[in-house]
Amino acid sequence: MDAFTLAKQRFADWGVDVDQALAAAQRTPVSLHCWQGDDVGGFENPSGTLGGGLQATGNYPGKARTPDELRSDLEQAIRAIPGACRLNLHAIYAETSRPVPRDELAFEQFAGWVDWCADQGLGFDFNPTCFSHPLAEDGLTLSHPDPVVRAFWVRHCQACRRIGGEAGRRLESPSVVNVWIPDASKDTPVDRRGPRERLLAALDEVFAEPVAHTVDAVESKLFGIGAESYTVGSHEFYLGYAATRKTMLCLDAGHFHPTESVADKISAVMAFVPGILLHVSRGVRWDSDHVVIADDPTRAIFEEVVRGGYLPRVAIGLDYFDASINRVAAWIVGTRAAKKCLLNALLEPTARLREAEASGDFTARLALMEEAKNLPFGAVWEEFCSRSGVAPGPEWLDDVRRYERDVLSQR
Ligand code: RNT
Ligand code: ZN
Repeated sequence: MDAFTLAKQRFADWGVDVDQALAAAQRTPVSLHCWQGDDVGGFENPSGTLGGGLQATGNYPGKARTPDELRSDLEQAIRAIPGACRLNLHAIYAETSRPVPRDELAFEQFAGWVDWCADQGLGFDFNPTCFSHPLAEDGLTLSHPDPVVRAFWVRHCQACRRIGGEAGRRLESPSVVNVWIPDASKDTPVDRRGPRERLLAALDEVFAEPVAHTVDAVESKLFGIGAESYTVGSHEFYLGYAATRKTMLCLDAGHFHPTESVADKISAVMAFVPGILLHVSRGVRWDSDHVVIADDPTRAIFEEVVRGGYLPRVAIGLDYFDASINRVAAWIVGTRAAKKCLLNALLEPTARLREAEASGDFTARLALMEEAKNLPFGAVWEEFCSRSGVAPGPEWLDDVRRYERDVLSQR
């Protein structure tokens, strides 16, 4: 008997239907963040510096400089990723023949990306870019005290929702449009109330127009570099916003105090918001956006999503950027890790664990949870990969090395 057949039997002994888990893993998309490919640079201003308290560290050679290069790199990554994917694009990745101000961006500048998505069988998700811009230099956008600056960012976000809607219509799959703004203060502010009231009013303007084929999301944050003392769009702010305005809430794994559990938040916020967008990320000591790995916090997030039956209300996106290693490999490692955590959660013998818990047998609960860790996950993962026509093991690295030699090193 081959390893997969044996594994299937072992899981069945624990009451787990492997084929069902594989089917769910196959159809659940992970949205690939374009910004891993070029250190959140974008094509608007190739020499511009990254703003908004974000920081990409490292100078590994070969980063994408044009939309075509970025798409080619993404294609290389997707070849090594099993199951469904989407593209998660930021507005600064517009394709323009002349400079287009961000508040005038329209679908036209993203048609190339959306055609490519149609070609590759990817859905499209989108993000207004409220950083790396002269009007965001003081770190304030939608909460800016100057109504002219605020209105510019409102128009930008409105434009992005329409772009997302048109993409969603064409691809017959709604686009998640996620609003994150950097608005914050380095040192202790006197007025914490004013910016939050302005942000609330600005967001209501952004979301006033109903746009079909989009799903709106808002993303909170704890702090950023040079923005340590106060963040306008804090967790409480956006939790309240998403709950009252019925938008999705984006939970970025790096946007909380390191001892907080993002997994634990899921069932709490799901009681009040229509859905969540996950920004799967890995903070090392701070919101450092390291490449995602299949670590305990990431596994716990996916366990909670699956155990709670929340998959239909969850959009899975990645948010990390590492410029110190091969960027295509970074995409592959992080996305495969997220998918491993997803598949692992789908293979959990939850019914058996619940039974122990419900009967008050906490000894059995603990014992079974630990024993379940030895189930032959690897054989099912390999099956998932081969059914998707993807390398089950590290062979993909040889392809990436070849691509590095032939393409990346020529840049
Ligand atoms: C920033 C947020 C945000 C960005 C991307 C580029 O802290 O996490 O999601 O990382 O939009
Ligand atoms: Zn994020």
